[in-house]
Amino acid sequence: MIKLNLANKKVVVVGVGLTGLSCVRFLKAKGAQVIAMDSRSELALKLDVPLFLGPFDGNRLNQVDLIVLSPGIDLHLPVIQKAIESGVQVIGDIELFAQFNEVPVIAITGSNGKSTVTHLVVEMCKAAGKKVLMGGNIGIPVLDLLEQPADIIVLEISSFQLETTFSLAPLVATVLNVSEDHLDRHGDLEAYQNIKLSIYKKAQNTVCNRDDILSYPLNSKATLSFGFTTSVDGFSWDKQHNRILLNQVAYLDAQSCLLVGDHNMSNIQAAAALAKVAEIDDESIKQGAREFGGLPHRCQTVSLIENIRWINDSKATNVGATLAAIKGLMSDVKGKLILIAGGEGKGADFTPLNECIGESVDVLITLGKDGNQIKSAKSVSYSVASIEQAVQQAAQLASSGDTVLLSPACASLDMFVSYQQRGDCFANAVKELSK
Ligand code: UMA
Ligand code: ADP
Repeated sequence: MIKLNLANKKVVVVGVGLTGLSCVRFLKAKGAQVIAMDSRSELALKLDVPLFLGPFDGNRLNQVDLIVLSPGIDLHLPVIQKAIESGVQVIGDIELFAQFNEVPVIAITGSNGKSTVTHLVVEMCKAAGKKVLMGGNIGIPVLDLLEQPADIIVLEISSFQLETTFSLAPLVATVLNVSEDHLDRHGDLEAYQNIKLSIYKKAQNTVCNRDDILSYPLNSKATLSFGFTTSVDGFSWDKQHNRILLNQVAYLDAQSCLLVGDHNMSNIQAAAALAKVAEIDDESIKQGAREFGGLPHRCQTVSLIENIRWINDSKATNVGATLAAIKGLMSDVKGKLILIAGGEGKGADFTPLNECIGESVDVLITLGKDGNQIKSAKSVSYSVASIEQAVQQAAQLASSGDTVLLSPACASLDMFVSYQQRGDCFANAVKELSK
């Protein structure tokens, strides 16, 4: 592949968050003439390149050789589309990375489970003694990985990032699953699905979920597959013995792993398949799978007071994640299940939650901008104005043996800075109960 020649090229970096700042550093080091833009006019940031704040200036955008767009900025903005029409190339940081990276890449996307699978694969590679780096949507800009020595790089890639990526040729790629998310940005499920599937285009190998047709590559066979459905080859699930199979032979006992819940058994299968295709040995794969205890804010038990289990699943920012949490946890719920949900719905259709909430949830507490859209799933529900009120309401209704689950099915940005802040507020409010 011919690498982009950046020396003396006029490049504008749009958005100066984590990604934008890493792009400025990288482009400067490559000798480009860099300017940056950010629509936050109040931004107090000192950069060693010219920074233009406020509404994006179309004239400036049309006059450069290259636009490097941050993932949070919509490619379909009229000023960006006009620049494309006038011949300016628009790419993202993953594309820049792809042009310069020479280390084998394991690329992971999907609506849910990306961070968990990314960490699992990293643990498996580490157990095999590999020098492994992790980056992407997980919060580590990919360009910061380029200068570091590595045997393998594991990338979590979002749909926003895939939209501006064209050359990435991973050793192995996966789309873990596809369910509605970010439709406010991508328009409809088909458009979102097609962006996700683009990760397979140049991949040397693919790992695919047999249970999710939307996540399967069009017109090609998986190198290795996973799923709960029976299969003669690939990873599958032995329900009777609660264990993962490979090519129909026992591979890993679920009881030996710290992760719990059906969705995590799918995540372990996916990670094992990715690692196997990357030629990580089986013992290291199993060790990584057994020892990884999960990430904060994903079905994490934050308290067990008076035999009431409080679970923080704040990272459930779409309907699919909340469905997985309810279904995955049901077998462990002994008493009532009290669900706290709602927030910024991102244009999602909440009706797929109705049946599951109707059947499995005993008490529903809603909050946030789109909480009212979830309310109809239960004839009796409680609307509250804050996460603290939600916790107090749940505490009044809960008794020994019950489970209280924060799994919002929505983004947090209508009320919080991030899903982490929402989860921390929940955990703090729960802690206050015992004071
Ligand atoms: N900005 C504008 N105009 C806009 C929108 C944003 O100027 O219309 C500016 C903001 O003022 C800010 C900058 O752009 O200065 C922020 O850029 P960004 O939103 O692209 O965020 P980064 O800090 O660069 O973080 C991004 C990802 N964020 C998004 O995709 C929204 C991070 O994923 C990722 O970890 C990081 O790059 C490193 O790769 C976060 C995320 O929420 C965790 N991802 C979504 C998700 O997981 O659902 C896709
Ligand atoms: P992502 O990085 O794709 O957002 P995470 O691993 O951070 O994925 O998990 C996000 C949310 O999705 C959590 O609420 C988690 O419980 C749920 N989840 C994790 N894995 C899966 C899966 N395979 N299918 C559905 N939901 C999942």
